[in-house]
Amino acid sequence: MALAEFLEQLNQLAAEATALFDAADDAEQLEAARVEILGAKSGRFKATQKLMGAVDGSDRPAAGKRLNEVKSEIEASFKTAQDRMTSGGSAGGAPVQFDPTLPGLKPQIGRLHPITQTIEELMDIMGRLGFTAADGPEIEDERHNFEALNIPREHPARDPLDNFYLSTAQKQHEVLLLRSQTSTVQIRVMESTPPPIRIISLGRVYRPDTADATHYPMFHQMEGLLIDRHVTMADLKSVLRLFARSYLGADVHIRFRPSFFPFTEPSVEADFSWNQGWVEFGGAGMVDPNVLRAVGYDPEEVTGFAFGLGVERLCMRRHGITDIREIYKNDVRFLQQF
Ligand code: FA5
Repeated sequence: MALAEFLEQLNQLAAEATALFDAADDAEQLEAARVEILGAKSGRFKATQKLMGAVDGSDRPAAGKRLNEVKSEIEASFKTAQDRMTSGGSAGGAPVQFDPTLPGLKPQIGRLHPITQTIEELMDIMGRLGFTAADGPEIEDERHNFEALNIPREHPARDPLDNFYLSTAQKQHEVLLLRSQTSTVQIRVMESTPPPIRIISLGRVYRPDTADATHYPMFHQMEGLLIDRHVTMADLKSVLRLFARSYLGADVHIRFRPSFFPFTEPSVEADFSWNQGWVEFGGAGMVDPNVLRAVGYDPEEVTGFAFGLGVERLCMRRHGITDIREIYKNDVRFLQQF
């Protein structure tokens, strides 16, 4: 048998099969058409396939290729006809009647993730306190994550076990890491802007912390930085108190505990008390003169404060979430509550 003749038969079969499937009015007719065309024993496709034995040996690869294509085409038109049955009519019965008196289907409307909602609210509160938003990259160099923040090369905070260093970057002799704190943005802003400064930066930070009820390896911080003449610790406490009252309520208390951060002097941990005991929300302090000098400011002229608060901890306290891991499980039953 000549190849052209075989291909002609195949094309004809494909066209007839499509017409037959399209003409089926219900599932029964469609099934009969399927058996007629694709039936394993005596289907027309099977019969045409057998003709391939009569095609010249050298033409058989081309014949086989087209045979497979036609089979896929026929199966696809069968699937289309089947879909038409299940969506437009009923599978095997009378077509479904549209009943305009039935109540409509309520669309599922998505909502913002609780952390996104928290971030928007925190930006709004700090905006009203006169702070504008600043941004920085999540992949940082050592200068912004450490050096300019007064964390020298031998400092334990730079330990590879406490940071996510990026190995590909190290191979190119440039040490990069996922930022471990939003304090990096302080440096970027001060490098490019003369004082006075009043910014917040809200974003993701990364630490190889083991996940537990209050720790997660990726979390968000809200960094605040205010630089001007004659700024004092009293201003820091006032801003944090105003912030806490706006976010949690007028009955919130705030306290400072002495602490240490290489980039602030003096440094404190800021705790809020609301509804129950004291909870640590972040670190804060007066910007260290070394940091001001590193960005070209004159510490005799300007002073300032900085703070870095854990956004998840704020969100958890506000909504009574007891385990930070719930926030990132992506269980809609949990997320729908916000
Ligand atoms: C810092 O990261 C400092 N950069 C804060 C700072 C900014 C101090 C400016 C002075 C001036 P600390 O490591 O304590 O500090 O983290 C701040 C807050 O982030 C913590 O109080 C906590 O609320 C939150 N936090 C820290 N680690 C985690 C974690 N693994 N999971 C969730 N939240 C965390």
